[in-house]
Amino acid sequence: MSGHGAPTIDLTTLNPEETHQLKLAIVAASWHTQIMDGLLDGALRAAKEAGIAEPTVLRVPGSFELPVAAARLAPHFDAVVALGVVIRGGTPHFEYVCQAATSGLTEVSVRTGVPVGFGVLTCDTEQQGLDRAGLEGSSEDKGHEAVTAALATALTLKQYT
Ligand code: DLZ
Repeated sequence: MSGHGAPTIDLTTLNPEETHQLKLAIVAASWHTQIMDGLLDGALRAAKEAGIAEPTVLRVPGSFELPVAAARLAPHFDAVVALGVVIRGGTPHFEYVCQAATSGLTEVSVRTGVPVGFGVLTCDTEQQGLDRAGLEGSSEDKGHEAVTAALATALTLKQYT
């Protein structure tokens, strides 16, 4: 899977009247600091572009803890974004953490009806994470993308409440 084919969503043109009123929560893991800092910066930049000055940010230790944090916050927000970085090591741990984060976040989203933006990088190498972290020299900005997707989905779904 690559970033090729991603849609261009400009939050500033979506519906400025409604976008800035959305309540946004960001849950962020803490492993792999440099990459995580880039993801969080990108997420906060996207929120600011949408007119959301101060989203709630909740830090958890690892990506395994993201679903429970998202589950706690989702009922109180219009959109949640989960950020994490999991890098493959020499044991099957990688598969278990990725699977738990992915299925857990999906479950939260579907059960609550609150969109959960998926900003969890699952990488074979640290370089793959750096390339996607929205840092200087990165080719992709997955934190920004995850917030954009979650807010765009929240706006769309608001028509059906
Ligand atoms: C244990 C672990 C390992 C080996 N690797 C990562 C990682 O690359 N990224 C990440 O976000 N978390 C990792 N963790 C921690 C787990 O997500 C979790 O925090 C611990 O297993 C404690 O529940």
